[in-house]
Amino acid sequence: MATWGNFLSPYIQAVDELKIKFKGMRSQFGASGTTSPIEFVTGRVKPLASIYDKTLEKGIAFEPSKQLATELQDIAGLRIMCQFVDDISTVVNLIRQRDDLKVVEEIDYITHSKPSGYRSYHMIVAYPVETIQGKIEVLAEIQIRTLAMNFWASIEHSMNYKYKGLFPEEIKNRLQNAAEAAFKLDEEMSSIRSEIQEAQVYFSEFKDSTNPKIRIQATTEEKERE
Ligand code: 0O2
Ligand code: 0O2
Repeated sequence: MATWGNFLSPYIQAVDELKIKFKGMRSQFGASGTTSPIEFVTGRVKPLASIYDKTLEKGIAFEPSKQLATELQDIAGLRIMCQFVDDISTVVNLIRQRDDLKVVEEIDYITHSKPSGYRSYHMIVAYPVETIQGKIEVLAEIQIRTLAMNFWASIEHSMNYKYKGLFPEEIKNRLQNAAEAAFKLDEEMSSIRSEIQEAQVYFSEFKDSTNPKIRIQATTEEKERE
């Protein structure tokens, strides 16, 4: 039987590679002078303790196996944070178009939020990893959400640890209300999106123009062009 180290190794590689690729998408937008729909990217391999909890929940054996690789679709997890709700569909379409992965499932928890109030767009993808033993295809879960959705989910997730999923009714209601408030904030920000983006472009140009090193470089480049 494979060891946990062997079993998890392609997942670690998948997370590392996908993180670089998604951060690359962000940089490409920056380089082309277009505002990136991606604000930031994080990734993690599910810790063994969480894998253990999930195997108990699902009633499967806690051992490195094909069954575990098929049933736990989020051993490799990526999270892509966006400024605006509309950016989420842009990112989803960019991922659908990629040749280096195959989308196997999509779950829209934005249109259909979970009873907890949770919102995010989930994509399960099959991603081929090149190893010294050959190609191994692993599943990865990509969660795409706004900064407000991420704020809510992080807070709720940590509270879940405290209450072990059994929130007192009052806390549950308040979290649901907070999720709705976060969504209203997203809608409000979307409605002034062009104003915000104009300000952000102005801000980054202002930062560059007041940085003496960048000013000298720009002037040198201008002189070289003349
Ligand atoms: P940059 O240029 O700042 O984006 P890592 O291994 O560090 O690449 P990891 O461990 O998966 O990534 O996640 P981590 O360290 O939590 O965060 C990954 C990237 O997201 C880091 O940037 C963080 O600065 C950025 N980040 C995390 N939280 C926030 C946040 O709330 N707002 C913003 N804007 N960024 C955040 P990098 O990769 O170091 O470089
Ligand atoms: P962690 O610590 O993030 O890994 P599954 O349980 O995966 O077999 P399920 O329940 O259909 O199947 O998965 P789901 O709900 O589509 O997605 C699971 C992941 O989404 C969770 O992973 C969370 O990251 C996130 N998520 C789903 N619902 C909630 C919620 O109500 N609150 C928060 N904060 N996050 C949520 P894990 O494994 O639960 O946790």
